[in-house]
Amino acid sequence: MTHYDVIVIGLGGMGSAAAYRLARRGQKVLGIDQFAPVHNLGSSHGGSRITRQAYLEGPDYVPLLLRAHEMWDELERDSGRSLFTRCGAVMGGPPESRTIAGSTLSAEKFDVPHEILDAAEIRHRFPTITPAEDEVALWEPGAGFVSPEGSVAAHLQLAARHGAELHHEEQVFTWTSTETGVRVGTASSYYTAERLVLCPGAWAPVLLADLGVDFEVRRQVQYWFEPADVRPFVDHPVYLWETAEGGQFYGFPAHTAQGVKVAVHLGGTPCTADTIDRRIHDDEVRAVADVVGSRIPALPAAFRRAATCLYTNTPDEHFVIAPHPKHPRAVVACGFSGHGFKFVPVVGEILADLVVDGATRHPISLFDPARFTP
Ligand code: PYC
Repeated sequence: MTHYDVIVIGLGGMGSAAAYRLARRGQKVLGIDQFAPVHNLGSSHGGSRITRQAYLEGPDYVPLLLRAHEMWDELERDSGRSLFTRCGAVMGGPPESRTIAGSTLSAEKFDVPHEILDAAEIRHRFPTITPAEDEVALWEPGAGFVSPEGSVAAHLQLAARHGAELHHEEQVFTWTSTETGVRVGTASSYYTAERLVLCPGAWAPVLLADLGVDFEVRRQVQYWFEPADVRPFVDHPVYLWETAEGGQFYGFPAHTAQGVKVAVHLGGTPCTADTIDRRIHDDEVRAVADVVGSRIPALPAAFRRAATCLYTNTPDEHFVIAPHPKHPRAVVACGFSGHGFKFVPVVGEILADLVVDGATRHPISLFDPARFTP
């Protein structure tokens, strides 16, 4: 039986990046995923994910985002794929909202290029958007969106090119870690390695039950609408809008011919990864059309399609990236709480650092699962 340096469980956004970074550093890598490559059953699909550096979730994330944007460019060069569209981002809401206060704090602390726009200036620059009179926006010209499917495909392609062995459609049922190594059991075999990387996405409650984190998996829906006139939405920024009424929605330019994508960030329905309701319901389509239409009235003219997606939330919505506290040979990356995809390349780099060097220069103390241990 082949013995590996490292086994990576889960080859979605994070796991595919880890497999590549580890293989590139000379590790003998086995990557395992229960589904076919680039599937739509987890959290790495839907054609687009926002990336931004004026990070409303907290300034601690910004150094990672500065590195991530460099790495998205590098990944485009190395894979020959177009992955990052820099169309700018408009983050809008009441001046005292978390969206405005948080993104302004991060932008100022790290000199992220940005402007604060009042309602008249928002209307002038972005005629599709009709803010409430007392709303403002932070405009970040270097932000945009990345391709989740393109990212997974690029990382898998590069991992294989660097010698990683990648097993798809093979479900992991069990893993164990001892003082001398790790053992992973799948539907078809057992594998051994020196170290283990777990990127289980929404399967974290199953594969990381002893991590000490109370994950909540939620069903979220991505929607595509068609405005009567699509032209104003083609050369358009991404946006993330927090309303005084409590909604927070986001959306993208019309970058494909299949409609314009929008979604609501918060809420969602608790579920498990294996029992999620994949049907789309008329009332949820009406609800998202209402909230998006409140600020972008021309967009939700005709509903085209929708796709379910999974968030894996931690109690504080900060990530978990660390050595497993109970299994020193295992490293985990999970609980991305609906805002992780933009970090994919740098998370791959961090995981490779933790496996190969036992430490990373990147600031990850915020992501220590020990914060949930009383
Ligand atoms: O991370 O920018 C983001 C985001 C917006 C909505 C969901 N995630």
